[in-house]
This record gives sequence, C-alpha cells and structure tokens, in this order.
Amino acid sequence: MNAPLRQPATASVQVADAVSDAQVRSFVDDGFLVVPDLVAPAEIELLKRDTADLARGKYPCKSLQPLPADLDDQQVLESLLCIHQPHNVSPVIKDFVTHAGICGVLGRIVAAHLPHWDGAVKCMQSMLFVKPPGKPGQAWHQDEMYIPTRDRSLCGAWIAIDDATIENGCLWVVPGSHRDGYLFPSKSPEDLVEYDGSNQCYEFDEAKAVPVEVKSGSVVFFNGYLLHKSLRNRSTIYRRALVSHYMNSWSLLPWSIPKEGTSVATADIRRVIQVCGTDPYAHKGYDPPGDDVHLRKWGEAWQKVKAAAAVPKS
Ligand SMILES: O=C(O)CCC(=O)C(=O)O
Repeated sequence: MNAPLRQPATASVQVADAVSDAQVRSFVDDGFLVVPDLVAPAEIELLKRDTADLARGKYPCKSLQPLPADLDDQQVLESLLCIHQPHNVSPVIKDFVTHAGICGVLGRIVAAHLPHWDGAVKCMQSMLFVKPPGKPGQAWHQDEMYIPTRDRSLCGAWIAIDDATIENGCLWVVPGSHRDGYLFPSKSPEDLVEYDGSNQCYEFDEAKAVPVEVKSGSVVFFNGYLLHKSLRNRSTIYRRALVSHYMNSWSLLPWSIPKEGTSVATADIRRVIQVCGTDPYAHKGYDPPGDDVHLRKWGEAWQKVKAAAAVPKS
C-alpha cells in the first residue's frame, strides 16, 4: 500500500501576544480563562450565517447535502446539536481556527504549566454547537478522555456566538479540577432529558461547580482535564458556540490506536494545523484535511443510548 499522502510542511505562524501574566497564571491555576470581546460582532454575524449555510449544504460533503432553498433557517437547524470538524469543509470556520486574537491567547496559555515551552500550538479539532431551544447539553466530562496529549496541554477555545446563560445552557466548570491530571471515572448519563447521551464523569465534588455565563464574542479557554458540562437549553433562543481544540505542538498526538508496526510511544496523528509558533515535527509533513463532517443530531444520540440500555448484559 502507498504511504499516506503528505502535504508539504508550512509550519511557522507568528501571532501577537494577547494576554497578561495574571491571566496566564489564572488559567494555570483554575484551568479556564474567559476573554471578553475577542471576536468582533461582524465576525459573529459571519459565524451565524455560516452555521445555517453549513446545515443547508453550501459546502456539499457526504454528511451535508444541499437542502431545498424554501426551508427556513429554523427548519434546517432544529435537530442539530453539533457539527463536528466543520473546518474540513467551510473556509469560514477554518479562518476561525486560526483567528489571530484567539491564537495570541493560545500561544501564552496552552502549555504554560511547562517551564520551557516556546508557545508552539497546533489544532486537531473543531465543533460547531447549534443547540436549539429545548435541546440537551453534554454531561460532566474531560476532553482529554477523548483527545489524549502526552503533556496535559489539550485546550478548548469556545467562542460564544450567542450570549451564553444558565437558561440557554452555558458551560459549567469545576475550577481547579484539571490540576492533578486525573481522569475521573465515567458512565452513561442518567438524565437523558438534560444530557445528550455522552458519558458522564463521577466521584468529584459537584458543589464546587460554577456557571460560565458569557456575552457573544467572548472566548472561554479551558484545559483538557477540566471537568465541564452544559445543561439543556431552557430558553427560546439558540445557544451556538464554535469550539476548537488545540495542544502544544511539541507533544505527539496519540489520538487513535497506532497502525500495526508502529508503537504507542511514537503514535502521532498528523491531521493538524499549526496555529502559533513553529512546529518541531514539520519534517513529518501533514495528513490532508478530512473532506466530511460528522453530525451529532438530537434523537439519534438518544435512540443509541436507549438501544444500548435495552441490550441485556451477558
Ligand atoms: O458547548 C457545550 O455544550 C459543550 C462543549 C464541550 O463540552 C466541549 O467543547 O468540550
């Protein structure tokens, strides 16, 4: 079999520093940081338009085919919880993955817990949460459970497209829960009205949780070990958010079980985008971006959980 096609390395990106030392310290201590007004109102309008355009199939791909033009935005969006990897197909979303203001923060915080880190950051994932009125949130979890890094540097940058409130299902976090680098045990969620069926962490003090209510255009940065969740949208407006995930470029990304003949120690997914500083592994090249998205739809997730629960345990 041929070796996978590699793109040439274009792996050095300079962005202006965008945070104070006090903000970096609070990210290291608390595991999250809110930066208001990082995304301009005109950019937010662009994101809103692109969310509906994506759902309408403006960028045709296997999972998103063009829909009839007479459907209104509500009809095309109403069953969508989340579009995974929208930057694979939308150039608009790809521009937000490399947003200069956001990357200026990432270049200071992502691996600020490591003494000699030089600010190099790469991105491996984007998710566009649509979360229409009435739709569920995602139960307590840690993102490192899904995307392992070798140095605890995973970081989400969650752009609030709408004002995010307790009522419409903002993020909740347990400050400091990232500090030990401990993966909490998890199980299927019990409350399938509140949550979308993804696994739920337990055995921690939930009384320490705080809501993260933010205005549209704010960005919430959070470490991959930070316990976080969101509740059902109880309001009459959408709670849209674009979250992209980043990590220290010096850490390998052992995101999937390595192919036969390679070892766990050197496993390194190269479907990444360098967004800040210089990629020390640029000599390996990059895997080409995906050409599809994955849809998390309300109803389907719930049916899956129900079906799994109905299978008798042997
Ligand atoms: O926005 C949400 O509702 C959940 C986001 C989340 O859990 C994540 O980005 O990891």
